[in-house]
Amino acid sequence: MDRKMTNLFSLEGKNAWVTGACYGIGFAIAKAFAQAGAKTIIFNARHEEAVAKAIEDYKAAGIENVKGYVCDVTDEKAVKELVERIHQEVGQIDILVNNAGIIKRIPMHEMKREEFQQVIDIDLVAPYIVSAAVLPEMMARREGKIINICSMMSELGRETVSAYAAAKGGLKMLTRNICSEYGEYNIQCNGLGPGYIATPQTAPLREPQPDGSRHPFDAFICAKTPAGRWLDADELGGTAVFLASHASDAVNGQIIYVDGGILAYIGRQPK
Ligand code: NAP
Ligand code: GCO
Repeated sequence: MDRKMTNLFSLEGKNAWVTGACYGIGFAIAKAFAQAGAKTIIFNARHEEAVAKAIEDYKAAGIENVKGYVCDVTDEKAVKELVERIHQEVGQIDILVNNAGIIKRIPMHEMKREEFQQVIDIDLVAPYIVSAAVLPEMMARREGKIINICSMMSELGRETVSAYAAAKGGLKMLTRNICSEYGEYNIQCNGLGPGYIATPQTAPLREPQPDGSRHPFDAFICAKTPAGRWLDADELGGTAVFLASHASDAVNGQIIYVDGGILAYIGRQPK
């Protein structure tokens, strides 16, 4: 279909579900979708009070057409019921962003199995659960966009994040497999791999030390980032809109890293 370049990046008329988008990266991506013209922003959280607060925050950001639901993305039955409810109350799900995620920073040999499993369940199994629930309707319409929020840890490891790296590495390959299995239905599944973003998830890595000095990890990451800074969640919006729009209809199975150059950089040499 011949589309004008200006329309290629438009999300006019599209319904977008961003999982776990009460705040942080998911909230920023949902805002970007709304600014690109999305008709309805859909999000979910585990608790009613979080949903209510987030709806207030979306409206304060000027986003009126927003629907929030209570749903734990690891609960397959609840996810399937929510998809049906969205279809009835909102309509088709044009764009799915598997954003909900957690991290546990524990040395692997000290990590309990249930701690490891919880990270895998939320960060890897849940994107499978939600995608599998959304795909049949996208297949019937022969159109859909799935965006999985990957990570630097889809490519790199570091101390204390074994479960998270295993999950995010698996999410990279799940992304490629959804591309492979559903591309024939005109469904594009890509990953967006943020670098180090200032959100509640990374707040412990930026907190000043008891003596008021800078957190060592804060200094470490700034030295590993060419721009010498943490990224802001809003800086992910443009890439997310690209992956959600017709501008990316021929892009499938790719992980686009929005990392400020971390993956390309050996790190700033000590002066
Ligand atoms: P965040 O601030 O901790 O937000 C995570 C969101 O996911 C919260 O709204 C949380 O809701 C929700 N969530 C967690 N488990 C859930 C579940 N079982 N069901 C439903 N919602 C659930 O994290 P973030 O920094 O925005 O990260 C968002 C995504 O980006 C994650 O997948 C993360 O791995 C990834 N990422 C983050 C960074 C970074 O530097 N921040 C970089 C790369 C990738 P609750 O309030 O209920 O916990
Ligand atoms: C960590 C951080 C990272 C970021 C992100 C990097 O402890 O190293 O939390 O994992 O969350 O995934 O891309």
